[in-house]
Formats: sequence, structure tokens, C-alpha cells
Amino acid sequence: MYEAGGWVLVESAVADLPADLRWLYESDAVTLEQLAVLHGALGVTTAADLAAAVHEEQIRRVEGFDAAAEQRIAAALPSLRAHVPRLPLGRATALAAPVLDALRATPGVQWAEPTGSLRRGQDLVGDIELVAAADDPHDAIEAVMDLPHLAHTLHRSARRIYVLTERAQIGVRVPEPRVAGAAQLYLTGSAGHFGALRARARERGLSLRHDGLVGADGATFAAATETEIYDALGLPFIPPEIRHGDDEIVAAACGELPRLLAASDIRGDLHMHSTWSDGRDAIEAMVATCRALGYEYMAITDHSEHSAAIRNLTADGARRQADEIAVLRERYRDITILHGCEVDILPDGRLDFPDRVLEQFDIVLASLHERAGHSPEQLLRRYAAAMQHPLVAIITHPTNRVLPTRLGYDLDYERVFEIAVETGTILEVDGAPAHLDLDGALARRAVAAGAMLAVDSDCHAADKLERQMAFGVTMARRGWVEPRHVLNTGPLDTVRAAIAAKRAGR
Ligand code: DGT
Repeated sequence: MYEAGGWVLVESAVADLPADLRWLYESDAVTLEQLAVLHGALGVTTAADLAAAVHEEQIRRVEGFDAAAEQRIAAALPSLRAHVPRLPLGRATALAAPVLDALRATPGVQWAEPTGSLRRGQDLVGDIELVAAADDPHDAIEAVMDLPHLAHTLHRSARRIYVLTERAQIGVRVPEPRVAGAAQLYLTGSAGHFGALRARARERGLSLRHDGLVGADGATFAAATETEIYDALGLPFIPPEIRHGDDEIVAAACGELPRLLAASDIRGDLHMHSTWSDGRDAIEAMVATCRALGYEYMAITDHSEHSAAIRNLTADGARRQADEIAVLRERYRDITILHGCEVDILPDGRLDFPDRVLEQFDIVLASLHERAGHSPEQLLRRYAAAMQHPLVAIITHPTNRVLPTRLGYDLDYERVFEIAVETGTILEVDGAPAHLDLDGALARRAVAAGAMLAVDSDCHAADKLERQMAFGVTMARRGWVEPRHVLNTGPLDTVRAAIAAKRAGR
């Protein structure tokens, strides 16, 4: 009886730990007592804290621990979250948004930002950890406690809080502003990027720790901003989206960082849906929001007749849709409404509208929605046929993945990019949270191959146009994409010229 009671107590204590500590305990690297000692001595709450403590050899200095115990923890860290589903970026952004809003609205909070993979714009996010800079942390912590829909508080200390929402744990740290830049830099990572910065610091006789730079004299110089640390390492600020830990530090050191695409570079959105297919809003509502976003042009691109969407556009519907757009063009003269469609690429490589229908659209986007049991070679042939079609301007979401469950097509993407260049077909970076496709890595390869991109929202509701375009821009930034690589950073004339050139076979 007593034993069972004790077990229940342990189980509930473990369930109430911040997630990484729970998994560290479950990995058998530490006992519950050791975890309590470790937490008490070092304040660790996440894998990132543990990684810093291992790297900076702090664990072996805690009473009851030694180098072997530190090694056991180090060995457990890489697989700590192996069994935990990762959150799609869209979901993580939506969960973090109200917390960030509350923190930013709190008097005394100088700034509040996400960290980790969420700030880097990774498509799947392991955990949500936010940083808010404030001298007095009390009000910021209270603001988090006061948020609605919080299931549970897992941990609270003077400058940290971990809460459980219905879907995920959210951690908030409130460092003093004079050191907040160091915390932000470490927690943003990536681990590879931070490791490379550490190595660069060593070359300069400095030591980069999770809480700042330590000089040869042993003095830590606190950093209020990340820029101060980059500066001390002889580097410009490196945008979080490219902190992958590969070649960004070398490029930064040589003054060769690109001027990454920004949302403000986008002059129009070339992919969105209306109630004529599976969109939630009428064309006029989409137009109103695009005008509010300051776009010069937009394209309404509903799904073709046999697409698997819940509602599709018929050839006859397309004619009536054109009439509706003509009326809206008269009404709204400050934006150009392109009449387009997103046509399915059928299993035999033909398109889901005959040419005489496609010709009537201002812009045609083609999508390979349906695998039809095809091998990568067959899928590539279907793409090739679509890209060789003079009426196809853009290939949408080229890998056709669905996050977080369906992987993208396993294609020879170098060949896809080559055909896109040969045929003058634009490849899309699609900002729909389930797609985020091309992702950063593929976008970078596409640009390196000479392909032109379009960054679009693929939006199905007016109130998501801005947010989904922002995701598209984030993906492009992760791929080092510059404004000059993106068709819809240009004026309407450039877009029309690209479509016309393709149609003319130029
Ligand atoms: P995630 O959460 O798995 O999507 O990826 P991150 O990058 O957000 O990683 P997370 O939450 O484990 O740790 C936050 C940051 O801590 C990470 O981006 C960089 C920093 N860090 C530096 N070195 C290490 C390390 O060896 N391991 C871990 N886990 N984090 C490290």
C-alpha cells in the first residue's frame, strides 16, 4: 500500500517537471534526487541548459556528481526528445503568439522574442521557449500566469516559468536586459551555429558561454543584444533563419551574407483560393485584405475540376468567375487582380483543364497533388510534362509534403530545377503551414541551379493572407533567398513578362 502510494507520488512529481527534465529522468541518466540537486544547484530546466552545463563542465562540480555522471547526462541529451512529436511551425507560432503579446504588453518588458527552432523558422519545432528582457521579472511572470487556457504551471522561479497549454509546454525566461542578448543568442542556436561561434571565440582568446563572452582576464562582458556578441567576434548580425551551423559564419566573416528577402519586398501574392473552390472567403474579401497589405497585384487561383479539394472550379465556373473579377477590377483600381487557377497535373502528365480553358487565365499554377501510386521517375515525368507546357507559369509546393505527417516526394530535385530553368517555369515557396514547400534547403538549391522562385501564401482565408505569406518569406530566408530571386518582388510588368515569355516559348 505504502509502496503504491509512493509510486503514485513519484509519478505525479515527474509528470509535473518541465518536459526535458522529465525525459532526462526517464532516460535513466539521473535519479529523481539527483535531478532535484542538479536543478537546485544550476537552475537547469531544459536540454539547452543541460547542454551548456555539460559543455562548461558545471555538472561535475555539483555535489554528488562527477565527470562520469556528467558524461552520462551528455550521452542522454541527443535522444532526449526522440519519441516526442515535433510541433509544426504554424502551430508553434500560434501557441507562442498570445504569450508574446502578453509579455510585450507588460510594463517593464523591453522586448520579448521566441528562441530556438521557432525563431529560426524551422518547419517542425521541438519546444517553445521565449525570452523577455526585464529588470524586474515579476510582472512578466504574472502576465504569463494570467493567460487564459493554461492547463497547468509546471515550474516557476524568479526569472522562469513553464506552463502547459492544451497542446504543448511553453517556457518563458526573463533575463535582465543587460544580459538578455547572450541568453537569446545561446537559446536561438542552432547548436551547430553556436558551436561554430564558440570556436571562433576561442581563436580570439575568448570563451563564449551560454551567458556571455568571457575575456582572457576571466571577466564576462554581458551582452544586451546579440549584435554586441557578433561584433566582439568580428561578425555582422547573422539572421536567425540562416543560423544552420554550416557556411553562414564563413560568409558573414567575408562580408558575403546575402540581403535576405523580407516581407516588405513582396509586391503581390500569386496563389490564393476563394469560395469558387475550397477557400473560406469570397474574392472580394481576399481583395480587401490584399489591398490592406499594400500589394500591387494578386492572383485568385482556385482548384481545377478534378482536384481532390472539397470544392473545385469547373470550366463553366471559370467563365463566371472571370465576370465577377471584371466587376471587382472596376471597383478596386488600386490593385491588379489576376485571374488564375491552380490546375492539377493528372497521372498521365496532362493538365486538368483543356488548353482552351487555360488560355483564358492570366496565370496558371500547376500542382502535382495526387501521387497516383507513381514512382519518383514517373512523378518527375509528370512534372517535366507540366513544366514544358507553355501555359504553366508556376509549379506550386513542389515536394507536396503535408506537415507533420506526409513526407515530400522523393524526386531528383536537381533535375526538377534544371527543367524549371530550361523551360522558364517558376518554382513556388508555399507559405501554407502544412506545406512550407519548397523548404529553405531546397529553395537554396533551386536558386543555386538558377531557378526563379515565387513566394506565395496559398491562402484559403483572408485573415491568414499576411501570416501565410510571412511563413513563405521565412522559408525563403532559411534558403538564403534574396529579393532578386523572387518573381513577386518585381512589379506587375515583370510578372506579366515572365508569363508571356513562357507562353511564347522564349
Ligand atoms: P528543437 O527545440 O529541437 O526544435 O531545436 P532547438 O534548436 O530549439 O534546440 P533546443 O530547444 O534543444 O535548444 C535551444 C538552443 O540551445 C539550441 O538551438 C542551441 C542551444 N544549444 C547549444 N548547444 C546545444 C547542445 O549541445 N544541445 C542542445 N540541445 N542545445 C544546444
